[in-house]
Amino acid sequence: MSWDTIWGLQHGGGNGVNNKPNYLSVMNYLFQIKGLRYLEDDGRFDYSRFDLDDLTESNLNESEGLNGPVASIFYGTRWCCIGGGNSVQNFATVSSIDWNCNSSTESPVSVSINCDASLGTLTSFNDWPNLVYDGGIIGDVSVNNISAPAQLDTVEEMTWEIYQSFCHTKPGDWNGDSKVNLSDLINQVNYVFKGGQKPSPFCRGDDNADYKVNLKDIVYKVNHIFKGGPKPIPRGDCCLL
Ligand SMILES: [Ca+2]
Ligand SMILES: [Ca+2]
Ligand SMILES: [Ca+2]
Ligand SMILES: [Ca+2]
Repeated sequence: MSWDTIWGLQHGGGNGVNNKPNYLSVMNYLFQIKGLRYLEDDGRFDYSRFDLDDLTESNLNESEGLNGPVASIFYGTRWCCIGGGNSVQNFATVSSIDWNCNSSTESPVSVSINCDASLGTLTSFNDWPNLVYDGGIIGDVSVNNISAPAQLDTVEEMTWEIYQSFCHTKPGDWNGDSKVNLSDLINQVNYVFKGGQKPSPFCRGDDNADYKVNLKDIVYKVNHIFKGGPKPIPRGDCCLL
């Protein structure tokens, strides 16, 4: 089945607005040539499977990124940076997204992210339930409507290897030794107060999962290590339990 045998979709799914980062479909110019971003790679040619949250360009939350269902967590996205060029974020439904391309995470920000000059509300769209196949009998819903085939490597078929390629780090485990203890706390204090090295991935230092690494995380960790407080919270690729 080629793209042009599909009727009923526009470049924005349900409307004609193009380049929407929350419309993960080959109908979208952002993904038409390179394919969708999935598990840190381009090349997944598929229609959209998710109706994600709207993005209000005048009030974007960079910490939240794209909100999406569990099945969407392996998808990345692209968007247009002000001043030209586009940017990419892996695991975009669970990561923060630097919408205004200034290398810091703030909220709210007001910026056009779909390669036009105006601020608007960008809606998402789930293509599959709305595809109309050219070859059916018009009006015969049972023939015209086709359902989504299984994804090539679906979440249902996810192997431990695939899971680990995404989920490879324990929350709060700064030095990656699979334990959360005093050494991690020392690294954290060094970073927050003495300009020490940034955690990599960043979520390793973000014990309370608020997308910042600061005193609150130190308090959280002290509480966990010395006072039996709750474990650091999984987020992003810091999700090993
Ligand atoms: Ca920013
Ligand atoms: Ca816009
Ligand atoms: Ca550790
Ligand atoms: Ca934090």
